[in-house]
Amino acid sequence: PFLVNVIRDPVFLSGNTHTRYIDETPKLFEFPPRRDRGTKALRALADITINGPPGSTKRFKRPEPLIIPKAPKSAGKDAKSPAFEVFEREGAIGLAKWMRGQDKLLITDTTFRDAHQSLLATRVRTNDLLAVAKPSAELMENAFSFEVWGGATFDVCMRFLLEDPWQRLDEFRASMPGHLLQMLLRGANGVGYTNYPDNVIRAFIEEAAKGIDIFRIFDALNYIPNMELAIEEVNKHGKIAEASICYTSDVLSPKEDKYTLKYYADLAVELEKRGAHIINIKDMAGLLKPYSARALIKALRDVTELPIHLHTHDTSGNGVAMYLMAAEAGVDCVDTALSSMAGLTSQPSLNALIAAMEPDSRCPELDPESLQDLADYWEHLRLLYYPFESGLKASTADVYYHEIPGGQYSNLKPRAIELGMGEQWNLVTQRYHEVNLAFGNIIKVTPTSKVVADMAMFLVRNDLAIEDIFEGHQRGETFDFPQSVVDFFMGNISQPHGGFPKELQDIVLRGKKPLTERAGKFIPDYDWTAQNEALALLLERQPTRREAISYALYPKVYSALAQAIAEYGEYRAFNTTAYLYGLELGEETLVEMEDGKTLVIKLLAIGEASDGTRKVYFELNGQPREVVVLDKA
Ligand code: 3PY
Ligand code: ZN
Repeated sequence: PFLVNVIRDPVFLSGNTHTRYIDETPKLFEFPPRRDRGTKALRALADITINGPPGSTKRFKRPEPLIIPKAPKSAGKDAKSPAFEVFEREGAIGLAKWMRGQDKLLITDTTFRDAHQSLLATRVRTNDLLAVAKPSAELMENAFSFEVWGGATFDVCMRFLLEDPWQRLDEFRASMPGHLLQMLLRGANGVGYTNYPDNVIRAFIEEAAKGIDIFRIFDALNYIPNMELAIEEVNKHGKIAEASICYTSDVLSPKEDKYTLKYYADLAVELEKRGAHIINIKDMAGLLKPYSARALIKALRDVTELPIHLHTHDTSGNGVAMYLMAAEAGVDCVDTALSSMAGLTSQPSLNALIAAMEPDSRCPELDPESLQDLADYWEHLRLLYYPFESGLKASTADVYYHEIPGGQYSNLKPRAIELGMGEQWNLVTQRYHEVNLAFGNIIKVTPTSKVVADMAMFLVRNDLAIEDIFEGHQRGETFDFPQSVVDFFMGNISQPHGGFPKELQDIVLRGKKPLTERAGKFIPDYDWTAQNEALALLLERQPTRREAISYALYPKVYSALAQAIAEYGEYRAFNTTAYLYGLELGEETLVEMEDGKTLVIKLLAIGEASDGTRKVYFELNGQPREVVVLDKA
């Protein structure tokens, strides 16, 4: 039942009421029966113990030995970075001038976002990030920025961790008040996988700007019309617009005639005109080779006064070498991760870079011992999250061939295995390469990387090569292409440099007329009023602005999250061992509730499976309790 009481009544909440309204409206003080948080927690723990963590289809064995990671102690001081001070004093333009004017190589730490997105499928929980946020701010006081939000974290927070991503942002802001916090924004796709109405992107940026200082904005195909609105909105809120140029192919390859130095330089000039403060080279697949980096950085510095920020993934193992060459060529800032979360599909190791640059005058001013202390925490944390490792054990120069972005690789491989294509992994990567060429050699990053992967998996699943599509079409066959592929060729995602390959586009679209401008231009504004009504029914109260935005971006995921919380309570209250592995027989766990109360829960016994369910017996604060859960095995 939907009660309209003081916490839900729109008139009361508007604040435009006099005391008589309260006297005359008794329903304001009708409350639903108090929800039993204990029962919810027991049901969640029983479910995890029997079926595995949320979002997983199976249980995992606890790592042995089980090591609970300990963050270095915070000294309790208010760390403030030089970059943050400049930004406070002089704003975004002043910061950009300072970056370019000073001589040290600046460092963005990506451990809190891209590193675990790339190595652990984005699954690290807010509690585990926050435990080391303040110590990181202190021990890395001179860091330029910390990337803490955006990319896949928003989605994964809600979908799998059953957490509120906004709360994560607030807590980072509170723990790192003297540092620049950075996020990755997928241009017109926000933190999602599809173009959103303009007013949703604006609302999202306005809210995010309450915690984020630097917005790294990209479009998957470097299509500037898809980035303009975000750059403008970030400027409007006095924040730093870091506009990305996604990097692909190899600028120094003699065969390269599409993604040339001139192509990238022209983009930098255009982005500067649109209001960017920093130019980012986003090498999401780690394709930028050391000598190519030197040439590219020089070319960009020649055409723009803006600072250059370089992002890469270390899939090939050439990452540190590449950064050294870029540093020699004058790059202003690079992205790295702490050593235990670096390398492979993640960013290059900060610890290794510092060691390599020690004799150089540009060496970042960060203390190697402190970095090691932080890396130790992450090393242990990573062991705890082993179920989400991608399985990639060594660097692979094969990335120069298949060009799969780091963040995608760690997802795609397990997905291929899950779909029974594990043994055909090499074929999947080969098809990925061929699909890319057939699509006109496009830039591959979320969401275009998913389009290429969907098509590659479609081919492998149906035992087809790309030529079979053309040949089949000649014979009059039709194909049930993945929806993402249809969307791509419709122009619903973005417009590729050099246009779409016409023949394949016609085959996929079967006569439908594709867009030739930015898709957002044709998407009607989001109706906040109507949608908030729907959301209020779901939540049984008025949504906050942030909840409304989460729902606008991910209606289904957000609805499922709201339902999960209604049924199981706050998953954040569990420690990570309990959250990932459930309880062992006889084990006791403390569940800290948001209001400071603690539940003491002990697992006593697990009943036999009957009719697909099991009884699970607990003690809750000393009282025996039992719950019934579905056994999904
Ligand atoms: C993302 O969009 O999440 C990425 O990290 C792209 O590289
Ligand atoms: Zn990345």
